[in-house]
Amino acid sequence: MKRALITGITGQDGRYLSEFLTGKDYQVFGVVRGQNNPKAELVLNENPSVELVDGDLRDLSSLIALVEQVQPDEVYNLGAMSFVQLSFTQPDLTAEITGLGVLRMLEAVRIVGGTQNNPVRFYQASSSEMFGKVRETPQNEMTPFHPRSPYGVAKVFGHNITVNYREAYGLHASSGILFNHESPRRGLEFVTRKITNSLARIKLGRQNQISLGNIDSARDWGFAGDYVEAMWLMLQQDEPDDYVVATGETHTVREFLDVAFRVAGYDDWKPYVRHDERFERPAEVDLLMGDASKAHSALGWKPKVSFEQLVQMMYENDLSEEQARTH
Ligand code: NAP
Ligand code: F7E
Repeated sequence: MKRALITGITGQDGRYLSEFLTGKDYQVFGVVRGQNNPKAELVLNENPSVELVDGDLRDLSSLIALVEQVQPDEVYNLGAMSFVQLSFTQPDLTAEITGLGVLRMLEAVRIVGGTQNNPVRFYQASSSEMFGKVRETPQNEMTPFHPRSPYGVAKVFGHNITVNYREAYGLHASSGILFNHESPRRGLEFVTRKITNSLARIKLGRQNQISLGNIDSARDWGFAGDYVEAMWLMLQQDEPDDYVVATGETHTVREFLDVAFRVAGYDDWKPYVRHDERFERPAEVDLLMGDASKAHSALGWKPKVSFEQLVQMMYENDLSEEQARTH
């Protein structure tokens, strides 16, 4: 039985990845930080076979101890302060966790290392936010980085240090440059889930309006459940490498509103949406669209869920969760 260690198991991707790996017969170990983390129970309810272990990306000794204890075949480093807007008001913490946290996890892997015949394989959760003020469209593995937020800057550090550990120490370390991926498990702070959750509440008469910032920005939105397969495929390759993972389609927040409100049975979203500058960012990423042809050809990976299916899945899930709250 292969052993996988996942940081960020309580997040959206960690929850999908743990289920995916359990389905592939892995023993999954999930890193949980802090005392009495309320999300730990959620993870165990969804996947009782996961073993939760304590650790924090700000604490190198905890990570070394974890790798020693778990003896993983594969480490998936998904832990991060991942909310771009918050990174502008907490840049130091973002750099500490999202940036330096990668270095600490790599150090733990390098120091403990696994056996010579069976070295630990490492996955880093890199991000399309690294492209920021994009130099070309669509973006691929060769597109230069120009991050637009402390989060994006920290991810560039995490990405580059992963490449450096691969080149300097021969680690089997791969980076997935993932474009936005969403699901019913997406945090409520992100725009897609904020919209589908608020819309479900509007539909049930529990809320009147949604307050949003810049609705002209465009993102390449895929389904998180599809994207975790790409992470795993990267670690099954003989050689480590970097891959863009994306759908190749881009849609504005306006288009997301169009589809979501149509699915919910409304002709027009404008009466329900108000602009609130508090949700604007000091520097914005205007347009992202990924070229995942390398992942298609080298990994045989393709997304399965379309944009419309994704929006519908999220809205319908939020509607039933909201309805369940009345009972
Ligand atoms: P998420 O839902 O925000 O989850 C983040 C996870 O990181 C949570 O489990 C959180 O744990 C954990 N974490 C935060 N601080 C930590 C620390 N100091 N030590 C250990 N763990 C810590 O993010 P996600 O959407 O699943 O994304 C997973 C990864 O992919 C992140 O690195 C994100 O930056 C990256 N990424 C995401 C996307 C996307 O569209 N979703 C795209 C590209 C890259 P707590 O429960 O304790 O807070
Ligand atoms: O914003 C605009 C906002 O916060 C998307 C993270 O997973 O993907 C995610 O980062 C767009 C931006 O995601 C609101 O200005 C308008 O243009 O949902 P988001 P993000 O910033 O793209 C990348 C790939 C990651 O790596 C990150 O970890 O929507 N927007 N109005 C708004 N955004 C939010 N959150 N809230 C609003 O009210």
